[in-house]
This record gives sequence, structure tokens and C-alpha cells, in this order.
Amino acid sequence: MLIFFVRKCDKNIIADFAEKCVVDGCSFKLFSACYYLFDMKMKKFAFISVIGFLAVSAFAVQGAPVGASVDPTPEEQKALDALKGKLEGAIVWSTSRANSLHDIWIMNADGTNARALTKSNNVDWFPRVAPDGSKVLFNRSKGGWVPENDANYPEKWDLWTIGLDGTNETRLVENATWGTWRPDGKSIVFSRAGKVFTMDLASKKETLVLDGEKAFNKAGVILQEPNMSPDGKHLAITLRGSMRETGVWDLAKKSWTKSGDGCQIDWNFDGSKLYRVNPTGNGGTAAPSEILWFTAKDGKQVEKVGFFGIPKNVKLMDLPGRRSHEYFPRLSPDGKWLVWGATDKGHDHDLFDYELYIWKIGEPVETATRITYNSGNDRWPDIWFGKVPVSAASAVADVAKAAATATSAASATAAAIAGGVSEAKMDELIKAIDRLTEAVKALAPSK
Ligand SMILES: [Ca+2]
Ligand SMILES: [Ca+2]
Repeated sequence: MLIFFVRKCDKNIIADFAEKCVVDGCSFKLFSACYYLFDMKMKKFAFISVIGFLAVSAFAVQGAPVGASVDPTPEEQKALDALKGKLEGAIVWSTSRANSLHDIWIMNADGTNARALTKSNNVDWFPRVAPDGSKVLFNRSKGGWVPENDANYPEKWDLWTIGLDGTNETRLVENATWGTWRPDGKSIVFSRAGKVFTMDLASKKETLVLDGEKAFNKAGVILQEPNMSPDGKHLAITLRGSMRETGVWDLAKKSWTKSGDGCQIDWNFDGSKLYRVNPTGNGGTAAPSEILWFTAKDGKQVEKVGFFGIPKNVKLMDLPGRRSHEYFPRLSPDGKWLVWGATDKGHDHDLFDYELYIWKIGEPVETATRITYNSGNDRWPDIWFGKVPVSAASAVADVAKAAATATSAASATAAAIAGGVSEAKMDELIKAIDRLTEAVKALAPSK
């Protein structure tokens, strides 16, 4: 165990810990950072590692808190009611609400009908819906609890797919993380620590498209969450390990354009925008965070942030109030809606009580609608628009439910008639007929 720990405790990881300890104050992480700063000799390192390992063992988390339901406030309920029926499609995300190891869940794009898509003894997260809505690509730990901080160790993860109807769960790529779809749905992009690959789904052939250490001429560069531009010419990447910034890699010119600090940089549907998380803005009681978006021209970010502050036009979302530690931004396929997660305290992506929101871009930020209500962890949403496929098994269950409703409505109608037709009975009769009509509609085969 000690050997394992020493091997893992390289400078890059410790540097990551150093940043994290600012946020969550974990004493071990602070201690690791101090070790790094003082650059102690190997002997001392081994000794300190034992102490560090014991500290980690004592406080090791073996899963995320399983949450409990939370009631929406009257305002939140009003916003939910206003959204209901407005959008057809699905939102998928990773949650610990029913399983401390996180399952992928799915809800309708209007925030209704949340249900589990995966159920496993592995950590399932980073779901990305295929362009045709047939399936979801996601990260799965090889076994048991693996924290998101270990996303940079591809040997701990595989990429899996599952149908949006919950069928055909399949392992697609071994030892990989951060899988995303190409626009035609025929290939995917993913990373293995410092390298980015594409894979053709028909042939299963993998192609190395970027080697971080060679590209940046620096050891220990981690390429996190690589998102390829829709035209396939650029990679938006969050650099971690020995470098720490966001930006865009031009695959043909082999050049890097820095976006700034922050993380989770991604493209909109046509590559005309880049968006990402920035460590500024309101932050609840965690740390400042907001979502920025920029004009992208030939893969380059037009507006700059930094010494002169943040231009107003690049601010996309920074909620007023406490739940403003925004992460995991994702634009809808048509670029008109934004989904994200936010905490009102705490930062760890896989432990704290993030809740998901949806917002129509351009509307006042106050119209953002909270769509999850559970004290467990809710992270990494993706949104897709279209008709969500239904498995044969659940279609049969739906028909059975509709049939039961129709039977009960029909007997209520008969009972109302049998009891004579007073005014009250007439109301009852009309309601029963309405229910019967709805139930018969539901029984009709969908087109
Ligand atoms: Ca904020
Ligand atoms: Ca939550």
C-alpha cells in the first residue's frame, strides 16, 4: 500500500492537492502541498508518506453521501410548473441520491420523471448523450469507490455506453476517461492522462491525436476533458498536472491559445463559442465560480480575461444568492439552453450537494430553474433534445399502467351514473370521462 501511495504521490498530483486544500481545507492535502513546497529528500518522503497515508486512511471517503429528497420552495415549484411540457428531450447526470457510488440518472428535459439509468457497484459519471439520442457514453470506475480527483489515472476507469432506454449496457473503451461524441456519432474522443485519442466505433480503431508532454515540451502534463470542435480542427482542453490553464490546441498548426484559468472548457454546437468555468463571481460559501462564454474565431478566443478584469459580455451565468458555486456547464445541442450544477457550500465535485439548474440563455438569470431536489451529489449534466426512446419492457409497463387507469376510470363513470345524476355527481362524471379519455389516448400506439 505504501509503495502504491509513494508512486501516486508525484509532484503533479501534490500540486493538484495544493490547489484543492485552499478550497476544502483538508489537512492531509495541505500537508502534501507543504511537502512539495519544501521538496524534501526521498528518505523523508517515505516517512512522511507513511504519516500521510495514515491520515488519508483515517479520513478516507468510500463513497458520496446518499441524499434525501428536499421540497422545492413555492417559487421553485412555480418555476418547475412553468417549465413543464416546454421541452422534449432528456437530461442525464451522475448522482449519489440512491447509491453512494453514483449512478447515471435521466429525467425529461423539462425536469420531470427522474429515474435511474444505471445501477452498479462502480462509480458512473460524466454522461454524454449521443447526437442521435440513442445512447449515453459515460465513465465507470473499474471497481468500487474512485473519487473524481483520480480522473487523471486512466487505469482506474473505462468508458461504457447504455441506451437512453436503459438497455444494452456495454464497455466500449478500457483505461480511458472523459469520453465525448463526434457530431456524426460515428467516433468518440477521450483522454488517457496526458494523451487524447479518437476511436472509430465501427472498427474500434484508436488514433492518438495529441500527446501533451510532446506538445507542451513538459513532463507531467495532464489533458483533462478534451472537447473537439465540431469541425474536428481544435481541442478545447483543461490542462492539469504540471500545467494549469484552459485553452485551445490547433491540431493542424500544433499551437496552443490560452483561454485563461478555470476549467471545463467546451464548444457550443457550431464552434462559434467557447464556454468554461472561471474562478470569479459569487461563490456561496465555497469559492468564487461563474460560467463565462467567449466568441471563438478559427478556434481562437476573441475576448480576453485577466489583468483588466472580465468583460461584461462574456459573463454567461453567475447566480445571485448562495447557490452560486457553478460547475459542469453544458449547452443544449441547439445552443439555446444551459444546464449546470451548483453548491451553496463546498467544492468537491463528487461529494458536495450540487443541484442542477436549467436556464434559457438571454432570459433574466433569476428565471434559472432548479431541477434537482436531493441533498446527495448531483453532477455533470448533459442535455439532449428529441424523442427519448423507450424500451419494450417499460413500454409494456406503461400500457399496463394506462390500462389500469382506464379500468378504474370506467368503473368510476359507471358508479357515478348508477348513483343518479345530481350536480355533484355530474362533476364527478365529467372528471371520470376526462380520465377515461386520457387513459385511452395513452393506450394508443405511439407514432
Ligand atoms: Ca457564482
Ligand atoms: Ca444535490
